[in-house]
Amino acid sequence: MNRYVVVAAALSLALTGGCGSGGSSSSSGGGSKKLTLIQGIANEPFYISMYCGAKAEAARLGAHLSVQAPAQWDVAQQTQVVTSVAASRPDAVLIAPVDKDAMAGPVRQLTGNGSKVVFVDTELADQSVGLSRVSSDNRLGGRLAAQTLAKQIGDRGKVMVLAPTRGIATTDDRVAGFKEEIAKHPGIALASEQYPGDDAGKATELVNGELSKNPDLAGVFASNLVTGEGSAASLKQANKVGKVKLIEFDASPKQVEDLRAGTIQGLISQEPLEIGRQGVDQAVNALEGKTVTKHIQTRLVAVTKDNVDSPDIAKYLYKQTC
Ligand code: T6T
Repeated sequence: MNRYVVVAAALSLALTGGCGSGGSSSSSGGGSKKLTLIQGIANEPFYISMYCGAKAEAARLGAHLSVQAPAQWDVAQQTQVVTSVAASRPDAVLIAPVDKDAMAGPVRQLTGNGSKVVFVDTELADQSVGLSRVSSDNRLGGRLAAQTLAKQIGDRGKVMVLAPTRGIATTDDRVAGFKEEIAKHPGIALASEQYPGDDAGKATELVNGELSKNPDLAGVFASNLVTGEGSAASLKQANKVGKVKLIEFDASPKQVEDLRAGTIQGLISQEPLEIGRQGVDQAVNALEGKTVTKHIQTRLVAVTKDNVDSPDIAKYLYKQTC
């Protein structure tokens, strides 16, 4: 299978740093700028890689970066983190809200306290909040996943799609893009759309259930790292490795291991380090009154067994540590 590199142009709606975030600037005077990254979940290779990129860029720019995250992908837990960060009044916050609606109130605490807000990866449905968003083109990524899966299953058969929960800006778009593309393939039927939460064990149970209901299931698209790891576990348990084709979003070390082993046939990988780097740049631009780019889309690549060791793929493989 050829390597696809999807290069998304950066959408440019430039704003000066002072507008769009609400509240007055809280940038400290002489001292280095204080930035905080709030991840969607702790100890997860996508967000670890994002932190690595943000950390290196903050050091290059002489800014101080701290990182906070909820232990689970959970609105109440992330709200607690946001409330605590808001109280510390950082100059700017990079955040991946775990729900595009439920996290609007907590994020407004940040802007209300004068912090500049930049969205990294996910975003809020309310586009009036925040100065910038840096993320993959997730709808395009969903379509790429569908094209990749269709090739793998010979353009016919039943497929299923999994995402953690409804309401996550990124995986909602991936599922939508996947379904749009699958609808163009008359030989392929979408047998089910499942939401196990960001919980690999529950994803395994749901794929097990689907395999019982549809023993002729041809393929699975797991729209993020955690649902992907759960899906791979199910195929191993059911002795369906290679028989049921599996396409996943992300490229954690575990996912790459499963790709090499043939459990997974394709990974739609993102550029989390670049997302972190660009998020810091936009936050610092805002604090310095420079032009801020409202939407920045980073790249996606389809990683397969054929190209996983190619030098130009290395930057798309996620880290467990910086
Ligand atoms: O796929 C990434 C991220 O882009 C998405 O918003 C949530 O899930 C991940 O963090 C991977 O677990």
